[in-house]
Amino acid sequence: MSLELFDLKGKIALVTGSTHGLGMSMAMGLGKAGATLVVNGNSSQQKIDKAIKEYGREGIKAFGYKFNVTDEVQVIEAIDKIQKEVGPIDILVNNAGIIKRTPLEEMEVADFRQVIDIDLVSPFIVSKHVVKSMIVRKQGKIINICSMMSELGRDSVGAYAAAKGGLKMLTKNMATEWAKHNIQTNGIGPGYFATSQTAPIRAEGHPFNDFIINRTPAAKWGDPDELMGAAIFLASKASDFVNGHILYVDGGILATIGKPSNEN
Ligand code: GCO
Repeated sequence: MSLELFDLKGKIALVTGSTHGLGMSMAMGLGKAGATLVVNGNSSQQKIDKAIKEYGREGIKAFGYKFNVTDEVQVIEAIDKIQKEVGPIDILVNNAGIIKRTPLEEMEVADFRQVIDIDLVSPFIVSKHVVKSMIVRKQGKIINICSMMSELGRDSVGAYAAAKGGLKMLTKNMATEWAKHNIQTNGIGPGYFATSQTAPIRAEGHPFNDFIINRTPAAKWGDPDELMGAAIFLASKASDFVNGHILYVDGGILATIGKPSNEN
């Protein structure tokens, strides 16, 4: 009985930005739990085709769609095509995102706008158009990928923090407006994970690398696969009465004030 709660067989999951990194790890988790995947990226068709092969090697049925999540016309066309060619979307994971590390007083407005557009406005655009058929079918799951920066500030990532803070509240408001349609909207807040996005600050000898290992009670960087469980939980029946919640998967960073670096 209990494991059926996490079974995603027969479900269709769209994960934006799922050709690599955390998006791919979470999508792999949903696929291994039985979901059919709709893989999205916007850089190149080759990258999408390569990802589809990787999912295929894991026995996961996956279909690739290249579209720009910040372009509403492309989003409407893609969702229409997906629902005709694959089927109605049961699970939406708004994962596509970027980061720009620049002190605020030096940041160009265009760069600030681009971070907000991809990390905050695109989850709104994609959700707005996916939720329409979820409302008709009286069921659906939406998962917004937040961050430590939904709660904490950090030098040089001001635009990202503004977007991820906003995404936390957008998640709560989506839950407020759509829960009555049996649609559960929640967020996942990854801590510091070993991905290409964190590679610049995780390099051997980089002060931030040691800082994170010291600042994280689990005393390590997260392994992207350690996000699979949270994604499966928030995409499945197991979370049918969970709404507007941000599940932080961070090795304990938000639970502690941290400790001096010379203290074991
Ligand atoms: C940074 C990192 C973070 C992480 C993650 C933490 O520069 O601080 O890239 O943004 O990627 O979002 O939750």
